[in-house]
Amino acid sequence: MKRVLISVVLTCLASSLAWADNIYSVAYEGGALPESRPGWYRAYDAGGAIRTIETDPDNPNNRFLVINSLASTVIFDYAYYPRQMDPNGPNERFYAEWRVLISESYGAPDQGVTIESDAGHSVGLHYAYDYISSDFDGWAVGIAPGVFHTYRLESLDMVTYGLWIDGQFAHQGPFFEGLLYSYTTFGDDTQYGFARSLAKWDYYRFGVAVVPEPATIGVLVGLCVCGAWRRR
Ligand SMILES: [Ca+2]
Ligand SMILES: [Ca+2]
Repeated sequence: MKRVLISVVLTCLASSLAWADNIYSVAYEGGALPESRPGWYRAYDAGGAIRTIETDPDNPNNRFLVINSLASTVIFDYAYYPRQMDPNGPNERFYAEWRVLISESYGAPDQGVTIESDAGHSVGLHYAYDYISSDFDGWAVGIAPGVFHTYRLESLDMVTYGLWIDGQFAHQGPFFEGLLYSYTTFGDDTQYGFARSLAKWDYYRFGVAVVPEPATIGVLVGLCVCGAWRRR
């Protein structure tokens, strides 16, 4: 009976978690140049980087966007996506997740991501060869160089955010006063600072998802347990 009860509770929980839904979601997966995908634009200078689409040697169905700006410190070349960004209700959460390999980077952190909220709050995270740093609060942490890492940023309010690296919580940081544009970017958006780099972007995804609060999950578990006992 105990096993049946656990099974019923797990089934209920699974169905409740299935409520987690996307208010919106955007996913760039590296299969073509970003600006060939709906909603994406390109910004570049000094002729732009050398950009190529490369097949994942470990998965023939997967592609990377390679951004090579090694030729000049004047180059920037990034993809941007303007839209309304923020979560807008209870249990809504903004997320951005990406997987990138920094193959080479010299000078100032060159490639990275930026997020500009609807209210003009801003996060910028940028990569040197062996560390990631935040543009505004002085935070930086080392990363194992020369290999892919996955990153996930989440925010309930676009005032503070959490950052996970390879599934491990890495940083809680603030959004800063930015420009009154809502958009997100990824790629090489740094000019000068002796910055040159070569990066492979596997994907860049972002959106707003509805996630049940822990309290809601607790109530659901309670209801499931009661229901299961009644069924005995
Ligand atoms: Ca650059
Ligand atoms: Ca990919």
